[in-house]
Order: sequence, then C-alpha cells, then structure tokens
Amino acid sequence: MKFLDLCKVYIRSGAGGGGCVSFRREKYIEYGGPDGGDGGGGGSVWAEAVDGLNTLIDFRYQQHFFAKNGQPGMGKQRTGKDGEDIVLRVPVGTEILDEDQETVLVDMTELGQRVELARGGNGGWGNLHFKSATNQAPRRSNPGQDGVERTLWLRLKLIADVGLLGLPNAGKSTFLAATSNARPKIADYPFTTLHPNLGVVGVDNTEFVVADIPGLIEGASEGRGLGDLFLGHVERCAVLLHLVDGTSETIAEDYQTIITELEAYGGDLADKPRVTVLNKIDALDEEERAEACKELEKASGGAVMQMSGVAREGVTEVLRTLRGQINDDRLRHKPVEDVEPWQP
Ligand SMILES: Nc1nc2c(ncn2[C@@H]2O[C@H](COP(=O)(O)OP(=O)(O)OP(=O)(O)O)[C@@H](O)[C@H]2O)c(=O)[nH]1
Ligand SMILES: [Mg+2]
Repeated sequence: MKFLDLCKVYIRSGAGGGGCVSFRREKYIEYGGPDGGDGGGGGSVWAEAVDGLNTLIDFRYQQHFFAKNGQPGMGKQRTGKDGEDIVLRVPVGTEILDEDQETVLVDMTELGQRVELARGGNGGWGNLHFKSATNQAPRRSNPGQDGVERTLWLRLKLIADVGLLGLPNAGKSTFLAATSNARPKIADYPFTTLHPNLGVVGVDNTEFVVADIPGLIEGASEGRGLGDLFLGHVERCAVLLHLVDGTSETIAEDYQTIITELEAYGGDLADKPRVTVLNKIDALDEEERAEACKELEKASGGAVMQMSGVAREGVTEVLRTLRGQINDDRLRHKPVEDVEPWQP
C-alpha cells in the first residue's frame, strides 16, 4: 500500500439565492403591500477530522466538492431554501494548505475538529425587507452573494505511534519491512536509511504506524553521522522500540550510546515508554543468546525481548508488547469486513 499523502481538491461554496420583488394581490384587498421573500443562503464547504481513515485515497476519486446554491425568494413572503453544506471527511493529522502548497491554513490534529473552508453566500433580501414608512411599495431586492471558489491541498502527516531507535545496521529497516507493507532500503552498511520511512503494522486486528529513522551514533547530538534531527519524527510517538544488534561485540556500550543520545536530545523523549529488543538472534546459538540477553538486561536494567527481523522470530510478541503501550484511542481498528460478497 502506498501512502497517498498529498491531494488537490477543488471546492466551491453555494451562492445565495436572490431576493424577490412581489406584491400581495388578492381580491378585495387594496394596496396589499410588498411580500417578496429573501433568498436562501448558499451551502458552505467544511472539513472534519474523522476516525477510521488513515489515507487520503478517497480524494483521488473525488476532487470536486461543490455545495448547493440557495434558492431564490418567492412571493407570499416565502424565503428560499438554504443550500446544503458539504463536509470533506479527512483523517486526523491532515493539513490543509492553500493553492501555493506552502501556506498551512489549518492542521486537523483533533478528532471531530471542524473548519469552514468556504462560506456559502448570503441570500439577498426580498422587497418585503425594504418597506418603510416613506416607501411602502419598494421595487427593489438584493441579489444573493456569490459563493467562494478555492483550490486547496490536503497533506496527511501520519503520526507515528512507534519510533524505531538503534545504531546504524541494528536492523531497523529490516524490522519495518518484515512487519509492514513499507519497502525501505536495507543493506549491510551504516546509514542505509537517509530519510524516515513509515509503515502501517497490523497485529490482532489493530493497526499502528511505525517510523523507521536513520541510525544514531555517538555524538549525534553534536551533529555526527546524520545528526539527531530525525528524532523530531518520533517525538509524538507513544512508544519507542530500541533495537540492539545481538551480533555486536559491545552490546552494553551500543545500548548506552543510544540512551546517551536520547538524553542529550532533550524534551521528554528519554522518558517515553521504551521496549528494548535484542535483534538478530537467528545468528546466535542458545548459549550466545542467553549471554547477550543477560548483558543487555544488565545494561538496560529492565526486561529485554529477543527477536530476529530476518527470520521473523519473536516479531509478533514484540508487536503485541508495543500494541499494549499504545492508547486504545490512538490505535486504528481494521475495518470489519462482514459484508457478504456479491453473488448473482
Ligand atoms: N542475521 C540477521 N541479520 C539482520 C537482521 N536484521 C537485519 N539484518 C542485517 O543487518 C543489516 C542492516 O540492516 P538494516 O535493516 O538496513 O539496518 P538499519 O538499522 O535500518 O540501518 P541504517 O538504516 O543504516 O541505520 C542488513 O545486512 C540486514 O540484512 C536479523 O534479524 N538477523
Ligand atoms: Mg535503515
């Protein structure tokens, strides 16, 4: 699955209906007076952040969103009907940008957030509205206001739930590739990953987003390697997954290097829930596994899980543990497919 993260939409709010010029005409009633009603207001175009979406794919198929015009006023003091509003349903985390693709108009970060993108035109006044003591038979009415036409961009920033941490070559990209549909570059040299990758990972009917970032090295906070700016991408994560290469000779130091960099980065990153995993256990025998695990447990002072991204050993357990650290309202639930397949 490819992440559609940028879409262009064309929106137009409805124009208001015109006011009406009309006079009361009835048998035996002289000077019936003006009775032209007002026009109805045009519909507005709104955006709303809704649950259960995680791509902008719907906007690939429908790009035009035009709200209805208001109906004109009519005689007998009848007001025209208002045009109906239109709502663009976008996933949480969508940014709405102006036509220049740079100005961010609004960032839809909260569930249920609603913004008006284009207001419908007001309806015009009918001549009933213009009657006064000195002008008892006005022959004027207002036209309705025009609608607003805009071209906008929607940009979805997937907010990752899990951030991957580790030295270069710890197997971060391999883990992402093994568990999601993302296809990051994987190779046995450091700094294979130059840009963060996102993938949607599914476990037990729930889904969450994992971010794979470039490896950190000692001194990253001072700009060594690729620096630690990438940690910004995992700042909003619920939990961090720290991978330690089990085939390394220096497991305890490897672990400590990352923790030192995390603390140097500042913010609350070092206080985030963290899952520590000994990776690449397929390359170790029983004895080596136990030894490496003990060393890592001692260094981290907490529980350590074992996994192999290549052999997919222990991967599901790690995913379940991560899932347990993510709030239920952050998790995306897979749509239940209980619709019967169509049959002739
Ligand atoms: N034996 C073994 N090798 C692994 C495992 N996971 C990754 N590797 C190997 O380790 C090397 C580095 O893997 P990557 O996934 O690119 O590592 P990375 O952490 O993304 O590295 P950077 O992007 O450079 O930070 C590759 O040659 C992988 O084949 C594993 O579970 N077992
Ligand atoms: Mg990588």
